[in-house]
Amino acid sequence: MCKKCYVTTPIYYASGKVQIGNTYTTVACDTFARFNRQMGRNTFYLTGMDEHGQKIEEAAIKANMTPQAFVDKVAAETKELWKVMKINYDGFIRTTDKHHEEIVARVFERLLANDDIYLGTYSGNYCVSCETFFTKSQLGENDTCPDCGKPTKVVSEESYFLRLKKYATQLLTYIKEHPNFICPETRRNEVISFIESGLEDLCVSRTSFNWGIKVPSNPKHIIYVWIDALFNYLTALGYDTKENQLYKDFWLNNNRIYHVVGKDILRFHAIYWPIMLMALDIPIRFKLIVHGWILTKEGKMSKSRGNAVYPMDLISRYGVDAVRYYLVKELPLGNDGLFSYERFVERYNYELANDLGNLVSRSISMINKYCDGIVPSNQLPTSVLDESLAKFANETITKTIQCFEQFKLQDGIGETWQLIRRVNKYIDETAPWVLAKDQSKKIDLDSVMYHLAEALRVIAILIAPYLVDTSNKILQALNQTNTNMRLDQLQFGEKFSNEKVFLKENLFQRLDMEKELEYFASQKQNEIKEKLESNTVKVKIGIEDFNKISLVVGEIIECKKHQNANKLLVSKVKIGQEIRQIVSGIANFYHPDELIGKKVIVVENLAPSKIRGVESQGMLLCATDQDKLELVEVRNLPCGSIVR
Ligand code: ME8
Repeated sequence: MCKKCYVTTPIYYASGKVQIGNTYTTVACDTFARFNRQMGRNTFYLTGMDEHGQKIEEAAIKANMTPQAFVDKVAAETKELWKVMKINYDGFIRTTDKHHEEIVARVFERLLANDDIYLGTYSGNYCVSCETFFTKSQLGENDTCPDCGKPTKVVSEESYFLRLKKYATQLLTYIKEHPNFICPETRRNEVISFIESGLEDLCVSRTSFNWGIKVPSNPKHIIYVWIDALFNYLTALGYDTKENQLYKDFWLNNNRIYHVVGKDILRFHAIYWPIMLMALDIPIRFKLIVHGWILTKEGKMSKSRGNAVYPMDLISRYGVDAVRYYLVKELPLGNDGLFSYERFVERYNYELANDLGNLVSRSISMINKYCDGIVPSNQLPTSVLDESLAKFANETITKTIQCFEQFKLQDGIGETWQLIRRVNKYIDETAPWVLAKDQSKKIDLDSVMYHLAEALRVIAILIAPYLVDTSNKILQALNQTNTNMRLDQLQFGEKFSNEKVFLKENLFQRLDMEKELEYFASQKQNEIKEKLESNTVKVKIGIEDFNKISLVVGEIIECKKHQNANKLLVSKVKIGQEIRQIVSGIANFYHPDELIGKKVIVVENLAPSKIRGVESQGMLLCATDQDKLELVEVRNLPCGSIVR
């Protein structure tokens, strides 16, 4: 069997913009695919879009577009993002691709003919105004709709079902006999106990919307979006068509198939997918790698919570490599990770600018200074320090490969960083600037310069799967553009050409934390402002909504600048007998002293929140026009008066 590898991401819902959380899977898989190519494996990396279903139909209606036009737009934007992010995929499947739709419809009929799918009746609580079924656990008090609060009624609907119960024992045996099928082990155990608690047959068709693949023999039924979506892993390879060479190569004759998924979609991949494969007599050849979530301080990132971070906002300021690096470095296999701007800037400064960037610029400038830019020979006599560095580098290659093979990307990067730090230490230990003062030490100095250049070459090849541009820049600086990038053949000790080394610019400029945080705070403000402006135009609210806001007159009795943010003021505001602390973004318009004694309007029942580390217990109302701002003031009424 020739060395091969098939890596897949989940296909993303084409319901909107891809945020940094979904980006993680794509970057991690791209890193893994690049690593496998470096190991000499013929690698097929698949990603794509999940474009059917009610959710997408609704998003299209909201955008005033047809579903097809809508998903075309989202798919084009997503492809553009992947191009910018240097995602080197081999296949981009869309569930609206004709060949995918045809295969899924055929497979559904086959499962039906074999009685693995049957027609039955789905019974559940239905909300007429929302046109949705809800499970018992989703319902509100007295079986009301969790979305609109209206009463639901028990409705029965004709539906197709996939026989899960029939395959439960076979699946359990498979999981137990293949301890590496689901990784990490905690997720494997979760799946085992879920199956052991009893599987119910799965409802696999819907009749309440239109946007999806129709069941050919009964076209009022639309195939459930998950059945449709899971088959992408095979339809992309030409399964069940005449052009099925990829299927033969990358599924049937390949023992490195990796489905990488987030923990929220574990059951679909660990239960429904293998059961469908069993029912169709397709060998289960894949390994499931389950990762955690990228969280923000407020919890899981989501558009509706307003805490979503979009990759382009970071890329346009810091470049692709910094974002790729943050993502793959952040999630340990199986656990959650955190996204915060502080952490992003910290990591950028310490790991990219200090450790790596500095090492490269120091080394290149010393080779220029002490060796006229030419890397010395690899045949010079070596010192104990030189030898220990070479040994460390070779060990790092082995350890990094071992981690990456198991998808422990974070650990693999950690190993490589040990080498980067070791080389920085080597410079301090060998002190080339001291050797340079003594002509009799010229050979020692040359040997140090060779070892530095060679260590940089090794590092550049080790980081190539994730720091794609940076790796190229380092190799270019060393004039190693035609280098062999194979990781399985990488060893310390290569000979260099006689061309001069040259670094155009520093790889990463150190960032000023304060400035960066202020930049993001102002971006956030603009976003909120834009959202408010668009809401003001579009959304009409009833008086009952307006009455929810409690507005009162308050008097500012103290005011000072926020210690961590130039644009913010922290005021003490008296409302009746109570004194509140309120943080406002008005420092560009008012000096703290001129606010004392002003009677202003306070949103009194706003939930308290921390703004750059300081608690704010309300909000001061302001009027704004382009770049002007004024606090809304009251002259004659006492503080505590109600505003309505
Ligand atoms: O689930 N952190 O699509 P999707 C880490 N269409 N990963 C995250 C994340 C976060 N904050 N948010 C989302 C679907 N993801 C289906 C897949 S496959 C046959 C069908 C991950 O766009 C999530 O866990 O909602 C999932 O693996 C992927 O992004 C796609 O999510």
